[in-house]
Amino acid sequence: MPFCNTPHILLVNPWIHDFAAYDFWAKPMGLLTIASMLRHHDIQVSYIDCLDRFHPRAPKTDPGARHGRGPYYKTRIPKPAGLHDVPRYFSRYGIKPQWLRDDLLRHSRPDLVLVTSLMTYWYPGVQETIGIIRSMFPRTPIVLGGIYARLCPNHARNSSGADYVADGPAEKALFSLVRRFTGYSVTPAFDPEVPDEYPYPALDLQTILNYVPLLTSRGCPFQCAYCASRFLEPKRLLRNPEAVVEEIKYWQKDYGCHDFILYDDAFLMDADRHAIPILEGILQIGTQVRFHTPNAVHIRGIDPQTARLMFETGFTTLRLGLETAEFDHREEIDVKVSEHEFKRAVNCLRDAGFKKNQIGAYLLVGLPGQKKDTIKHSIEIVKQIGITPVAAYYTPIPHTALWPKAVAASRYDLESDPIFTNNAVIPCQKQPFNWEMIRCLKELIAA
Ligand code: B12
Repeated sequence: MPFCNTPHILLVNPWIHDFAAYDFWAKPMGLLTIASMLRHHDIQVSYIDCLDRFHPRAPKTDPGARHGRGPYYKTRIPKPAGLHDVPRYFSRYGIKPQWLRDDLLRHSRPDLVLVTSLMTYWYPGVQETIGIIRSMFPRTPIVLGGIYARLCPNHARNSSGADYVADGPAEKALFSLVRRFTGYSVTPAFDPEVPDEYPYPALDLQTILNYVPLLTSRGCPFQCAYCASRFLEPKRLLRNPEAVVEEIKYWQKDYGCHDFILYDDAFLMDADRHAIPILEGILQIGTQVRFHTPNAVHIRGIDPQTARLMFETGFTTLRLGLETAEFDHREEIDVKVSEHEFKRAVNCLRDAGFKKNQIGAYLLVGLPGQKKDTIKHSIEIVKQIGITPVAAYYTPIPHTALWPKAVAASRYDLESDPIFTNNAVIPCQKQPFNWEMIRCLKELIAA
């Protein structure tokens, strides 16, 4: 029956079940953008974040942690079947189940629940979240979307407990889903192909607004063998630089936010028409901000001009996507950078004023067939060049070129269950997990 009043839609960011998790500037940007799109069409939304570090019932955190990164509240839970051999504790990261139940009870029964998902191997957290929502609102349809739903749609259909799994981006599908599950019909007020027309993510729905995730472009011109970016975002879309500067002004002026986290896959690509005008626009408005790039910037995009602009506009935590310093044999994983380009980029950053501890180079650890010595060698090269190596443990991802090799190299049956792709268990080696290699790399990095 069609709705007389607008429907009530509940949006939920689910728990993480993992051996380790930390809020490294992680916000459910897609879900909060969906919330904003719904609100812009006068649909009533409510929001529950199972990862909320500032939940009113959570133990008080150090006030400094309120402004940026920090640990999630956690509860020890049993390890998933199949991973009992891993000598690490397993936890539910986020609020307590009883707090979720109480928060759900505070809401009137929603007409539709939308749940997001991120890492494929976090699906048990999604299952548990959906199970509790279902037990509280048995007659409300639940739709699951997000990265796990898109990378493993069949697994999600069979095991998430959702009534429907959306395996694509929300922009095109959202209002037909709303119509299908609530009967409520609207004409979208934005073009899905034009990101500048989307409303800003509804960050105000969070308990506190401590930092702002920013997406200035979609997609990536590279197609690295370990990365699913091209599968998830086949089309590269650039926002208008002026619109990005406007958004930064908005969060700063209306919400007093100073920390901006770049979620772009390739912020510095096409810099002449994208990053440079954005950074110049920020300098022109003379605003004080801090930028962080936990998702890494491309080394080839760094030259004297971009380095200077990044320094002057307040880039604070800079991560470079180096992946390996084995420059001669890297075609199998990517063709992103040569040794000369890497050295030149680091020199540009140092000349611009960046300090050693501000610049980290991600190095992939745990690739199929990767030898410990090659990782050690990469760490040494990064240190010699005078910046900080940062280990990024490899997670095998379906739909990537490296997936078949990962399947062959693993001691687990990766195809049978995404749980085995967790990077914390170093899945792509035949010998069982042990702490020795991790300890050894940590010592080498710290030395
Ligand atoms: C930004 C980002 C991060 C951020 C955090 C993001 C976050 N939300 O927490 C940072 C930099 C911290 C990060 C870290 C990591 N990341 Co990351 N990250 C990304 C990135 C580049 C973009 C994600 C994003 O926010 N996109 C923008 C928003 C708008 O998109 P979205 O949330 O997906 O939502 C859209 C759709 O999915 C959909 N949707 C979402 N929810 C819902 C719900 C419903 C109901 C519906 C209908 C639709 C829908 O609609 C939205 C709009 O289109 C992706 C790659 C990519 N291009 O997607 C990798 C990606 C998700 N990361 C990945 C990895 C591997 C990691 C790391 C493990 C890297 C490492 N080795 O250290 C870490 C682990 C993080 C942790 N906490 O432990 C992998 C995922 C692998 C996997 N197995 O699932 C990806 C796919 C990149 C890759 N290598 O291929 N990451």
